[in-house]
Amino acid sequence: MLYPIHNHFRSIINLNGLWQFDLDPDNSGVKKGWMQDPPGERIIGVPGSWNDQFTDTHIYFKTAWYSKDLFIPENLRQHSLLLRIADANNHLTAYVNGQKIGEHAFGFLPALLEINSAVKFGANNRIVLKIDSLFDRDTLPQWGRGIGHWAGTVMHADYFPYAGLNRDVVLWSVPPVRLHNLKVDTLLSKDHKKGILKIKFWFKGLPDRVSVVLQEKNGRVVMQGQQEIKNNEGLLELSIRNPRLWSPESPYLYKLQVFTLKEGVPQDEYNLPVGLRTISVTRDQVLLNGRPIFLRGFSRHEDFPVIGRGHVDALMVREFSLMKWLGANSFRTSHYPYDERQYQLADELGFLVIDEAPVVSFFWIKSNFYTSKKTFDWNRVYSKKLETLHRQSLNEMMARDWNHPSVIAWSVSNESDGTSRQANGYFKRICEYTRGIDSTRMVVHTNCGDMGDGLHNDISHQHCDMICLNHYDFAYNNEGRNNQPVIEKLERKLRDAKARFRKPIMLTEFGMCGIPGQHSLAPEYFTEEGQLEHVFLYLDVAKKLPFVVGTHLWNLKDFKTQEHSARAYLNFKGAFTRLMEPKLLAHMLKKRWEKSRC
Ligand code: BDP
Repeated sequence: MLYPIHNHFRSIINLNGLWQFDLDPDNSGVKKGWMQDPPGERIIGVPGSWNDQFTDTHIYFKTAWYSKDLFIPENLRQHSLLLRIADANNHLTAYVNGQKIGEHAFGFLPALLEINSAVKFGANNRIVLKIDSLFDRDTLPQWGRGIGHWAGTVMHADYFPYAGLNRDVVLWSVPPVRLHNLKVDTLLSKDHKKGILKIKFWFKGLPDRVSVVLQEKNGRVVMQGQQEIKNNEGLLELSIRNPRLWSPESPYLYKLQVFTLKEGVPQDEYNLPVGLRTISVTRDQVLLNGRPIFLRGFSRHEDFPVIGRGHVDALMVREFSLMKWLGANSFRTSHYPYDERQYQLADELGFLVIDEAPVVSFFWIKSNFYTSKKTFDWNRVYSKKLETLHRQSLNEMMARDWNHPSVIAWSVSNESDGTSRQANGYFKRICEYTRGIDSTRMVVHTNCGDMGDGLHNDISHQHCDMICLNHYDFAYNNEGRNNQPVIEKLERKLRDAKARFRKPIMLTEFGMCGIPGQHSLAPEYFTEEGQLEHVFLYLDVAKKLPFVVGTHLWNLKDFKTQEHSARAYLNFKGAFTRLMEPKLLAHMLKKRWEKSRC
């Protein structure tokens, strides 16, 4: 899906700001005609989760209504008007002037709804968005059993299910004959002297020609091409002599201009930064532009006080600055696709990204829904409905993010149980589906190497290009302060996984809580010293093993999670506090990474 841009043919009306807001705890708004006109009892800021903007909505996970009036001028009548809601968490139903214009089933990915049929031009229009923040067995993420104040209400994952409009809402006016999406794949000749751009186009409104221009940063035209279009689709291949490649050390971006034409007349223009790079995998390594890379960085969350999961550019820039300061070169968008500007900045600054679908902890459902293992039915866990949604989320994530050179892998899920025959079949289909849409990146599923009942027996890893392990044995099951057995066990696990799957391995999560300001002479649980020692033990093991191609610490920052007896309000596994102040771990990590890759 194209990111909104503004030019001769396209214009953006920004709908962020203050909206009217109503809670609807018994979901009776539709009966009361709120699609037309909700009462608007509160005012809320967008983007930003609703949970902490008020004093009574912190754990409100039911239905809420957003409404706003918008004047749409007469001169937009000839355009297609797209309401683009970058993240409505969790289930969106949208109305314009009382008319339903569409739905979107899960958060973290944009809803794009053409609203022309409901619009009054040259007049005020009422935009009403109903958001249901309810989880069940067939939603993404799935329902889980909350504890404490939450009992029975939420999804089961270790993060706070921030609800509402967390990202931009815009009305994008676009020409009726236009580019709908494009996929730019980049290839390199063996000697790197020739770069190839394979561009697939999708259009709306039956144009007859597409023309493209590739420019360097300074505006110099590198190459141009044209192609006839039939049935709203096109394919174009272009080659560049002596291309400048994209890499973390030198994240060079070309500028691609795409012109859509009909009968010789330009109808639309779209611009896109393009980075030329390749990703491939051998038995032991991940190669970027044919050279081995080591992924050093963090699995993260979008999380900040008050705004919850709301996107703010300045906060994002600060997080990237912290990662640069430490010497990180990569991150994972655990456990959902992030705001689109995160990937734009990663392209610009040279970060490598593992992009994760909003699918987390399918295996937890096992302990939630069934008390007895005997009555446990895997077919109910991996239901058809869930699989359809899962595929839809992958499809939407890839169609949104596939033009970012920073994205080097698709993570289809985090910590789902892949030990059963059914799960194995499920993940085989899911990985094949993902590769069918994009074969130019790795497909992975990050899994838990040492929790639950035997996830180290995960057979579904065989369908992935790299083995991604989250590992917490020591953090949760301490065997006293004797580190030796822990180190040996971790090393054994990694060697076993290597022998079994014969693929490169990455530690995608490991860490221990360190409450900021809590110190001890001995490295105890929950102290900054304890956290530091624990993380460094893992890094030492990873460093020893040549087939470990990356380490992502859990987490860059402390973050809010659900109420739980194992969490002292926040998950304190961050190298930085929730407000982005460095802990002991951050300082020592910086020193370590200055000298060593791991
Ligand atoms: C992993 C999960 C992550 C948790 C982490 C932890 O992937 O979401 O926050 O454990 O326990 O299993 O801190």
